[in-house]
Amino acid sequence: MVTLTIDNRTVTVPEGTTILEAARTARIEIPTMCYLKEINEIGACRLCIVEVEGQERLIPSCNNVVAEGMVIHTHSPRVREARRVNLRLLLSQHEIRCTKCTRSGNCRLQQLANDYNLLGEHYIKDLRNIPTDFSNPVVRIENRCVRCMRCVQICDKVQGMHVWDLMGTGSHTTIGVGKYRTLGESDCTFCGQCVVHCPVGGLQEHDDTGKVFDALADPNKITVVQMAPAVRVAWAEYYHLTPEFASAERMVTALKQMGFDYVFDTNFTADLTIMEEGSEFVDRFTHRERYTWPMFTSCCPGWVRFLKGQFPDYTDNLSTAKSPQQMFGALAKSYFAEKIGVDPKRIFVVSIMPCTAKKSEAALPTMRTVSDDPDVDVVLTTREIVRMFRGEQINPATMEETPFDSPLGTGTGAAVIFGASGGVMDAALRSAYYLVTGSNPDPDAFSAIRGVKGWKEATFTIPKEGDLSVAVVSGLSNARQLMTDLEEGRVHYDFVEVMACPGGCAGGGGQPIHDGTEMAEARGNVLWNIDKKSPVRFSHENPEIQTLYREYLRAPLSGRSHHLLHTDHEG
Ligand code: HC1
Ligand code: SF4
Repeated sequence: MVTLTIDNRTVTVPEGTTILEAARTARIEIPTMCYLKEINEIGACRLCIVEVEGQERLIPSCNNVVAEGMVIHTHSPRVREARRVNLRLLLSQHEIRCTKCTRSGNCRLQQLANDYNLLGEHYIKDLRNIPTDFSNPVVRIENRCVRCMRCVQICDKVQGMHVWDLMGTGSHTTIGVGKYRTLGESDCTFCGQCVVHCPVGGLQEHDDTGKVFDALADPNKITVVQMAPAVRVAWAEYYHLTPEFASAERMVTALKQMGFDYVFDTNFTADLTIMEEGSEFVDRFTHRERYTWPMFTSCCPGWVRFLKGQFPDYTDNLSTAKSPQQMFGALAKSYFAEKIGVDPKRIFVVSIMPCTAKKSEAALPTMRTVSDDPDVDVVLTTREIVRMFRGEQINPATMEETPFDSPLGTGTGAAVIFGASGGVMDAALRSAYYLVTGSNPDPDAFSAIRGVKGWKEATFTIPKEGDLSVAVVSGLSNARQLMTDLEEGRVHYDFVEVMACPGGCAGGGGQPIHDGTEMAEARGNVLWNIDKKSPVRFSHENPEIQTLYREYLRAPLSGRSHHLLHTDHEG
């Protein structure tokens, strides 16, 4: 252990601890902007500098470790003035358009400029005239980038994709897409992890709120909106409401107030995915020799794009089931349109997703099943819908709850857990067990694969069928390792769930941003609790799903099910 003095307090910490972390153990807060624990500890922003007695230069606290007897001042006049200079230098390269920036009010640079009372003029430097590429779900705005390197490090160390890179030299150093490609040409999966880790407005989702406002105002459009599982546990964070109070049903009220004609639940089609994917798995499992193994889940478009781009020989291992988002779009424009007797062209389907990659999934040419229009017209992230609520002066704290509309509005506990890592596998196993044995397992029988660990594995015994070896992986670095181990024969599984974002959609790239704090675990726990309290915890017991099969699809994997709900993953 090492003992030192920080701001006149004696602190004892293990050897090798950084000054920043040592200060935090004593509840002394040192400002940071580029820092991400164990991911980005490079002292790039120079805002965490501190004064060490006996040393002439101020040093960054995030990448210097403690030494016995050190005496440190974190807020001395010298430190304060140096931070103010460094902030002014950062601002001199930053397009200061706070009133027009999606991160206004949730921007680390704005907050620190306020904290440090930078009232006067800042240094002026001509900003570079680099056009913004708006053609992808993830948008980078050069003149808002503060070169903190967080996006580069997240993409390298957590996602293993190496899309972002340092470009240029000297004062022209900036961040760009490596190998001189555009983002669209690159290997980017559009998972959005760079966006949720950007401290400012340098990276954001493609804003599609205008298209939705236009559709809501168009009297010829019937607006139908679906809400993803993980959105319900994050949407009200902006309002500082607990997830228990800010329920999905309260969000239904807000969406109705905004003018949506029908508010439905992606949980409904998550249950449907289980029926289709579970049946597909049972079919593969009982005719093992016809297929290559393992079978992969297919509901995460970040993962699907990763697999098709990086390990294309394994594309046939993906379940052919479309994601719940896309099943919903296809059914809204067929089954639901027929039910209410309107031309599908009049139905405008909006998805609210915790995800930026869902925007590219909805745009795939293969996702136009019902007409030449996309089955899902617009995908909004959780952040975008909150911006729309704010624009409409909607305050969920004053709202009552409203039930989802029918017939695409009922979901089970097995559906809501799709939003947490392990949830798709858990839900699929509950129904696969039933499909094989004719009786339900304990709904908590598969709990060994829950939680945010990046790679989980378990073996379960299904009576009559034998042992089933499964894995649950989240984060693309883990996915790459999984694929390499599978290729080289180091691991063998029957069924694998992969989600691109660490912890699954709860920590998705479209979720509200809490600078430097990972939220996947806390949000995931709320989803698991909703499941526990649900009156129905098996997808095959969803009464609206049973009606859908009876009235329209006939059976899982039927001809109509195949046409509307499955894809060959081409395109
Ligand atoms: Fe997801 Fe899914 S769980 S992919 O993370 O299968 O986005 O929440 O909607 O489609 O249901 C996302 C979440 C979501 C789909 C479902
Ligand atoms: Fe999107 Fe969820 Fe996949 Fe992340 S894990 S890319 S949020 S679907």
